[in-house]
Amino acid sequence: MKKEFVQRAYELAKEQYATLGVDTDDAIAKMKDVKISLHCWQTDDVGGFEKPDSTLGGGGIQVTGNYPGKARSIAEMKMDLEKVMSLLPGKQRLNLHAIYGDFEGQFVDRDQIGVKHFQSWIDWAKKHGIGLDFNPTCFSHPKADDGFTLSSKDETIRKFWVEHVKKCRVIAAEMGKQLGTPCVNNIWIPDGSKDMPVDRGGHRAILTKSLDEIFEVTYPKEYLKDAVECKLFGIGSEAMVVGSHEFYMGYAMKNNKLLCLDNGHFHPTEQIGDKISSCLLYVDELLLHVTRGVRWDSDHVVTLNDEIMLIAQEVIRCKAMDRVNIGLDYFDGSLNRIGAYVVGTRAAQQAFLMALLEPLAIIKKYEESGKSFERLAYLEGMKTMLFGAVYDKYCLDNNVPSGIDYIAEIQNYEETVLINR
Ligand code: RNT
Ligand code: ZN
Repeated sequence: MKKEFVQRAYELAKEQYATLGVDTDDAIAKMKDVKISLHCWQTDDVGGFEKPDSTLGGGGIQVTGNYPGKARSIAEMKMDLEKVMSLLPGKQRLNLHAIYGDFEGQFVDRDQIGVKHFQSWIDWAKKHGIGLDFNPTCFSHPKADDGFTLSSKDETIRKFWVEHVKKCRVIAAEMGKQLGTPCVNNIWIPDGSKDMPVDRGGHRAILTKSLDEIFEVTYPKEYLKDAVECKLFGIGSEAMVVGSHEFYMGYAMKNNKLLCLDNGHFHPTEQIGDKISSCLLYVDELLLHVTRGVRWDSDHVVTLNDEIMLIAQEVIRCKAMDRVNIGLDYFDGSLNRIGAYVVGTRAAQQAFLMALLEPLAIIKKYEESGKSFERLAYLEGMKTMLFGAVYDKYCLDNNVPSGIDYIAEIQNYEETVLINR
């Protein structure tokens, strides 16, 4: 798209929003606070680098699709991430899983991992001026095969996973320390049961005990922020997930941990956008896993849909940008993975920019005076404003392709790089 065209369209958009008292320049400037953590696992279908050809195994999550070009090494993954970041306006963060360490061809079991396996990632992040986030990997491992990890009744298994998560916190805190920006370490475990268990309470009590042990060591919060992620059900854990919403909401509130809300982890009619203002009254910070649920699956590429828009609106309306950490969480192997990354991240950014462009004061006034039609008309009207021109200007200001011009760049990357893998 020609620069002049983006510029001209933006001038019109700016004028249009100004009639509602909305300052588009200001909204674009505020986008610097919207730092989205890129989930490294979209580049390789949650495989990791523990051994050659590692693939996702178990854990109630699944990747489908066999599109060529999956990243097979840290070098390839870094290259992919650099490509992705070159097509996104603003600064991002990178979200790593414990299986993505630099193990140098050695087998390193999960309870043995340490900072040295992630130092090259820290150096890479430093070079790019970005922060890192982290996740213990409590799946794709023989000790997770029976479906229980931190809530296992087998003490050897439970202790193994407690040790893994403790090691992850050491690594995450070091990442935060070296990079000068706190690392969010998010605990998600697959534990659950396919059919009706009779001792839900037993497993949940064990999970509490494990978490208490894990959090015994404290770290400065400038280095590390601990998050816990709930789920309603997974593949093979349909009847019960130990770490349910109530479980983690209670735990996070009691112990002031970050509560992670993944919008693919609830009943399809539940909106996590509606939960944000409540949770923020009781925990200091939230972590969002932004995704797109489709029927029973929670991990499709994010698009700019109502659900994502409500999430962003609620964060902005609550003036909570500094208390909400945003991560993406989807994995689709059926299309160009770099493309999936860029489409999804841009959609999430767009939701936030759109929310920043809302004439909140006007709409609130209508709401407070019982004028529901006017409120609805405004909310609908905002959807067809010249929003695209504002996002394009944000891209232009950041020297990345506007509109859908990134398609050609990704096609080129596919033809020159991905196809040779
Ligand atoms: C799984 C959770 C979790 C994972 C990642 C890979 O249902 O959403 O966040 O997707 O850890
Ligand atoms: Zn998630």
